[in-house]
Amino acid sequence: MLVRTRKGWEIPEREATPEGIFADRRRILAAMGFGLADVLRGADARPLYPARRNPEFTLDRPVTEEWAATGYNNFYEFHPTNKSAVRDMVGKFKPRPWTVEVSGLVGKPRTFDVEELERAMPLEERLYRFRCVEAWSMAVPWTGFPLAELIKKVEPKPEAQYLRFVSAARKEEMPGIRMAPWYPWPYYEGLRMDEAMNPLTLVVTGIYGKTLPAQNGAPVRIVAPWKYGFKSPKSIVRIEFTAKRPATFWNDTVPTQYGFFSNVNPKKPHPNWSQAHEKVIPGGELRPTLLYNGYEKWVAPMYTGKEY
Ligand SMILES: Nc1nc2c(c(=O)[nH]1)N[C@H]1C(S)=C(S)[C@@H](COP(=O)(O)O)O[C@H]1N2
Ligand SMILES: [Mo]
Repeated sequence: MLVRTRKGWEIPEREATPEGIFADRRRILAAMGFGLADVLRGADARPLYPARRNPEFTLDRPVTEEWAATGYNNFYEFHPTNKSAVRDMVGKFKPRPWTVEVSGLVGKPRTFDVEELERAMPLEERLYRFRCVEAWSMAVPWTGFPLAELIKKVEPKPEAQYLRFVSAARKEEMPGIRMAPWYPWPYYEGLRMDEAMNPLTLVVTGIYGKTLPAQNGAPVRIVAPWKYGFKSPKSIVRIEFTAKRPATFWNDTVPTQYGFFSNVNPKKPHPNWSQAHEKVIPGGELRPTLLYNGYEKWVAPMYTGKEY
């Protein structure tokens, strides 16, 4: 999509400001990381994207080109079969304004406005490997904040053992729902409390240093990079804290596949294919699949002596 943004020099303000002073001010504000749009919004507005990159998360491969990560998507609500068509089906989707309701076994249930969250939370960029259960992978620069930070705000009760996430299901805006009405919409997923609190688990609002596009789950999604991609629900509208392990969309739809945990594991084949290797998108280079998608150091202690 070609959206032309007005450049600073096209804004009539320069007519009202002596040339030299304006050039200086623009240079100073640019050095501070402010754009003209931020200045016009108010003195305390800070630019949210791109966010500072957290250097702790390094990759063993190049970052996927943006056109590929935003042009090859699993988002069945927009197109249930064609990953390359998803980005062309999002025209009616209105991701803002948007709220996320947080409820269930918490002391302080709350409804969060996404734009307020973006401003209130410590946004950072992280480079994560991303592995779909279909044996393809990408490496994505996500922008977001630890889910743990959101969880702390609502004060979970001791009985809260799991989180259940629910995605939007808007028939009018999401043509895939009309194309595939047999699925149990809305999409729903879950994490165990320790998985949700793990420092790797992100609430994501951006990629490639920009606001998240619709096809990648605008305006807000979850990313748990040691699990297959379907454990990272997009366009979420609700988070519920529960005592019992919640049912999940794909486990209910195809119970013969992976269970609740669905951690990336090269030794645990899918019923129809091996998970030993993955095809890197784009190009299709084959790489060995890493246990926990390479995040063993962060997550293995959660599973010692237990199921993967
Ligand atoms: N609501 C919703 N979330 C979803 C999906 C979906 O179809 N609907 N697909 C999942 C799957 S299978 C994958 S691989 C990732 C894809 O994320 P991406 O398009 O940003 O790479 O989103 C996951 N989250
Ligand atoms: Mo996936």
